[in-house]
Amino acid sequence: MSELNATAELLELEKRGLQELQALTDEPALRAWHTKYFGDKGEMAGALRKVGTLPPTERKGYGQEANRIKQVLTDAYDQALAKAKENALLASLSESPLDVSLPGRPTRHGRVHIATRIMREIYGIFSDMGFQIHRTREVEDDLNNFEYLNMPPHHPARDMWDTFHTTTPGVLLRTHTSPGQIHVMREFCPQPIRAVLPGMCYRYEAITTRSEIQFQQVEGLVIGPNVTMADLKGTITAFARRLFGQERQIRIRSSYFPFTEPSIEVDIDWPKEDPNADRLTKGTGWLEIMGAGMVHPTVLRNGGYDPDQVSGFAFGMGPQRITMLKYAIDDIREFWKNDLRFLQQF
Ligand code: FA5
Repeated sequence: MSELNATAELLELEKRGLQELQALTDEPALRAWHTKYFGDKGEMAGALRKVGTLPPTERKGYGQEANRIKQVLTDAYDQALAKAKENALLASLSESPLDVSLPGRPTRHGRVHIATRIMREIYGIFSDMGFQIHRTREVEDDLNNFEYLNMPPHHPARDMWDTFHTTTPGVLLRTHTSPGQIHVMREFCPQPIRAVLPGMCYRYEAITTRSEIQFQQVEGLVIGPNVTMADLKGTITAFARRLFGQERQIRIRSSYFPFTEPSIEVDIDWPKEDPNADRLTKGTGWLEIMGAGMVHPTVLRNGGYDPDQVSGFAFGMGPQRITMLKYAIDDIREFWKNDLRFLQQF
């Protein structure tokens, strides 16, 4: 083939390419055009392959012309594509005009779960009193959950805590946060301790409006020289008044826990103005909020302390029950149901 013919073909290609491009207005058609001319097997590639058929002296001139045309077509394509995109945007804007006077779509705000909120409130109160927060494990062994707490195997008091056992002998889900007392004592002995130990507990119990198989507890532990029952009373009173109101009274009843001696249960008076007061307090005007007592000498010893040198008090409360009192919630099962209608009230 002579260069003359070949160059004429090239010019013809340029003319055709530009003409076709002019007729196209939308992006998919433009992209198809690009494949036709610039694809691996496209027209440009075909034209460039012809270089090989030309006499060597003519190849340079042909190649330069081919490159010029390639550039012309590429520029024209880029412009046409940009124009097509702009037109598409303008068309979509005019099709569904933006009405700036319409009210915005409300965004939903997440909120902290009521169980977490009450825990934070409790931490805040005890932090102000100089307590540290200490987490302990949920999967426990029999030694810490029972034995070191003064409940040897077959001790009848174990029946107070219906237990989920694992398939590994001696390994269980903690039934209360009290085993945390042993962990903290062993970690910090012989230093004095003022700590709250929050966390999830598990009991193999019938689920009722007041009892779940999974619930939180907050344990308190204070150990040092001359810690007395008066300190326990003062701490609990200050706590109850911060949480429920300064005018509140507490009442202490004697009780039994193997790991405290003496053991007590703490009630809070319930405002008579509350229409639910009679039902909640079963007519007594008082509601139980926690178990507590002076740490038993055996437990102090198991923790590494000398009961002749130090004494301590401990308490354990159920934040779910406390929240139920504070917000008049009548069914504990609401806490873990994840029903937004319940959760969004707080
Ligand atoms: C105990 O678990 C003792 N470890 C508390 C304690 C600690 C006493 C330190 C002395 C010294 P009790 O079983 O009463 O005690 O549980 C304490 C609190 O946990 C209860 O007052 C209640 O608020 C909460 N609780 C117990 N069982 C459940 C349950 N099934 N569902 C929800 N809350 C519960």
